[in-house]
Amino acid sequence: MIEHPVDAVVTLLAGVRRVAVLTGAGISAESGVPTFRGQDGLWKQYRAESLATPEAFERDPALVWEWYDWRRGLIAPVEPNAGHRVLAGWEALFGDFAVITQNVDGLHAKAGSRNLVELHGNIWKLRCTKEGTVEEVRETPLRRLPPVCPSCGSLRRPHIVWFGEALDPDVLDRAAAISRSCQVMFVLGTSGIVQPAASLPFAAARAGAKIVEVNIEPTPLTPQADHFLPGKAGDVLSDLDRRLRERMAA
Ligand code: BJW
Repeated sequence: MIEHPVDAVVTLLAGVRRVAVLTGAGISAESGVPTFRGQDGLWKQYRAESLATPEAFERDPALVWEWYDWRRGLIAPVEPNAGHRVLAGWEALFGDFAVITQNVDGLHAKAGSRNLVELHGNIWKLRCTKEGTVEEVRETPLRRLPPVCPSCGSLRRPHIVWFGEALDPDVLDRAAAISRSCQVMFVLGTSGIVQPAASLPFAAARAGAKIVEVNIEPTPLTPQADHFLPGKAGDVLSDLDRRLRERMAA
């Protein structure tokens, strides 16, 4: 009998304890957060170079802040979806489970994920451009644009990694270590083209992990993945979670 593709992944998961997940914008799409590169993606409407680079911020901080304020307004009422919730629940299911996300929307944390690495920062945090101090803000829209640091008066910027900027080395080291030590890595809802995040599944595979990709369409990673489960992340993860829990209870 031919095993259902989702059951093959259940079989794989039943024998492991170290599981990692790399997520991208696709996992939040079902919550209503726009992706970057899809048909209705943000980069189709806005030029990345005009808004998500340090040069853009230097040129016109108010414009960049307006854009982030608008995006925080979009995200503020949004709730985690079934995909985020399944992943939060898997922390209790596996001995060693971590989510590495490229998303800045904070939805994994809101769903309850605790062992979480936010590679590209968080849209709900601001950083002083001079002192580097990071502060959380829930206020949207901000009262003053662009915001300034209350302690030194310098501009504050979104605590987000823009194009051409290095990721926080501690954050990247943590993600790389998780990738090298996991037995299975899920890659969910990412186009897999933005570095260095896109190289993490390859590092995991080189260290012996099996790669399970979930996406509504194939990506550059798909030919290298051990399993490709086509579909929406929330639907696929819910199905997988149900079958996994049934298998564990049997
Ligand atoms: C679903 C779904 C559903 C939809 N279910 N699936 C040339 C060659 C190689 C590299 C470079 C190059 N030129 C520049 C670079 C480096 C650059 C890079 O990689 N660029 C590429 C675009 C080519 N990288 C950087 O600049 C990084 N820094 C760096 O390299 O530093 C080096 C350095 C070292 C030392 C000193 C100085 C520098 C930084 C990258 C930061 C990325 N930041 C962004 C923007 C953040 C700002 C913001 O949010 O406002 O992060 S870019 C944007 O892309 C965002 C995302 O996190 C990231 C990844 O996107 P993601 O998540 O994959 O989203 P999409 O939209 O692309 O894909 C969605 C996917 O979901 C699709 O596949 C859909 O099919 C799928 N999907 N619905 C399941 N329901």
